[in-house]
Amino acid sequence: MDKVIITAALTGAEVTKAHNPAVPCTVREMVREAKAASEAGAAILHIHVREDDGTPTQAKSRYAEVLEAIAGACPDVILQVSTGGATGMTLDERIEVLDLQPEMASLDCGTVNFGGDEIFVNTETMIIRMAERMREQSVFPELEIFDKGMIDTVIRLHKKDILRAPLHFNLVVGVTGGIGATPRDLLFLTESLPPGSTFTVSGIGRHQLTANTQSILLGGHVRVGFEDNIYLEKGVPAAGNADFVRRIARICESLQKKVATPAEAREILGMRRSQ
Ligand code: KMH
Ligand code: ZN
Repeated sequence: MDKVIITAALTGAEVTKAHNPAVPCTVREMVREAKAASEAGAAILHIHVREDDGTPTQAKSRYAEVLEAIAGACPDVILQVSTGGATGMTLDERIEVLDLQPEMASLDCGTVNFGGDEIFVNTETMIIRMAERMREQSVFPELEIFDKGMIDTVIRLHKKDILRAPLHFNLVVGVTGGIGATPRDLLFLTESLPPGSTFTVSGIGRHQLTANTQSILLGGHVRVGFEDNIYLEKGVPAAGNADFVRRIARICESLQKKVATPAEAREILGMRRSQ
């Protein structure tokens, strides 16, 4: 099926309202952004949660509130929670959200310098614990890749039956400290993926649009949204996540690709559990 899955990463843990006042923090703002993004064509919503004042949190109680409110407003969309949280959070803190048995969750596959002097820590033991907890809770993992060695880690853990097929990757390119976002970088990543896997691409900042477009040309999927980028173009802040979704949906259309519905996305990724 030649369709493109659009993921909208609504808020992340790093950008603030000072960067762009439309970045959602409250439950009501998250629902507003979720509804607009899914109506514009996003099949998956990548969800971080914040306190009302914008502080990132991984509290299960806050996730429960946000997930329930979004599911009420957009019943079909695939909800993918973050187990990455923000740098400096403990693993226990990051994974308590899995108790809620979300349909999908991010699983970060290695340690990386993150945006300069922050370190985003994901040791092998941590990766194994996240993978095992997701399996126990029937949560479909999206494997987050910030550099090529992380794909090799996935392949190693797949051989040990810790990570099981279907393997779905998110290639995050353009993080300061991770792999770049040139066509050569992306080809290096995509050609290193195990056969039969699926992938989406997240480009950070000004790389969002170009990396997404390269992914479509390479047969992959795309992630857009405030977590990765707050500008539609240089000096022009987006009014909401849906602006990014609409723009990449138009590019899909120009390239004669259809945008996947949530049901089609589940089929493309081989997700067994339907909610
Ligand atoms: N906020 C980053 C440190 C994920 O969601 O799994 C990690 C992150 C990845 O956003
Ligand atoms: Zn995230």
